[in-house]
Amino acid sequence: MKPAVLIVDDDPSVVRMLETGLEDEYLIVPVLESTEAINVFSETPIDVVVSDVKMPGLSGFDILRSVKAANPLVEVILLTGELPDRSRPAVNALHSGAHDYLLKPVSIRVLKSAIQQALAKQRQQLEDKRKLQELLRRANTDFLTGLSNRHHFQTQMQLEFERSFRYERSLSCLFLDIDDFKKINDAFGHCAGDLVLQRLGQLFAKHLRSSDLKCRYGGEEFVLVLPEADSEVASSVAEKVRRLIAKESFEFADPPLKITVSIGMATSHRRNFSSAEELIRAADRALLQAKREGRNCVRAHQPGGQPDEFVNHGFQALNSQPSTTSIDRL
Ligand code: GH3
Ligand code: MG
Ligand code: MG
Repeated sequence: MKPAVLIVDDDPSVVRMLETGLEDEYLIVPVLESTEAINVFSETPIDVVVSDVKMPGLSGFDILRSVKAANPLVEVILLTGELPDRSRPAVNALHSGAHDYLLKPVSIRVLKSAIQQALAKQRQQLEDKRKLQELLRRANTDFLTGLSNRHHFQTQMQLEFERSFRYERSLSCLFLDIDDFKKINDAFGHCAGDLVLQRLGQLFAKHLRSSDLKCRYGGEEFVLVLPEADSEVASSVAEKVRRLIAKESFEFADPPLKITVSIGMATSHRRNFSSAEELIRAADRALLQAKREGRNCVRAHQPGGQPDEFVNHGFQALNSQPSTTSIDRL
């Protein structure tokens, strides 16, 4: 597809001349009324703007400012009649962010070259932006699971906590740890362990809300943060997650391996926690309790007391499935 060039000039003969000279290579969008140019720009995809400087209504500089404010990647080339001091307006134009400043009468060859350079600059900027976004994504993501890494999570969590604290909204934190994960690595190798971690990442991405924070906190530990979830909602989400994971089968083992997780949860409500770290620590303590009480269960942090016994399914149900491998038999 041809790149789109918006031409703004109050002189119809100039617009016609430019249109004729450029239309073989570019899709030309001609505008004679400077005040109309901004509307046209916002409604039509434009790659480069070529604008006269002196026009009734808006000047080329006004158009330059509006275009850059709307999309800094679109390059603007300003055209003007010859002036006594050639250098000053050119310097002003370039300082204001114009790609180029050409004196009229402009040769089509020179203008084409300026447009080509503007498009090349734009492509390079787009590529740089894409690379930067990719770098940022990588810096924030756990490479194995695709979830937030701990560093990024801490920033996200801080914002969520501050928001919930200020508006006194509920915020729940689930701390999840795979049971006996070391045995999986030992029995089936590190790659099999990695597969398990990846599957959990996929499962969280699929079954939790996009507004929930999902983080690989460390080795085989995950933290899930549920904004607006009170302890009741969080309990049901934790239990849903625990069950979903228990249902997964891992085909690298024969018969397929079943795994379980332990989950500790804590809910920030009416400012009962004064920091995000405190909330996470409380969920972590509840997780310890879940481990102590036999694994494969959810325990809730109890303010000022022991974690509440919420669910305890133990290993019995798991062991009663003879067609699968359970970790505690490894
Ligand atoms: P528990 O039920 O008490 O949590 O026991 P566990 O075996 O799950 O816990 P432990 O802390 O003893 O072992 C965690 C294991 O997780 C040991 C470590 O090698 C493994 N691990 C940590 N990170 C990774 C990883 O990125 N990939 C794999 N495959 N294993 C990992
Ligand atoms: Mg573990
Ligand atoms: Mg652990």
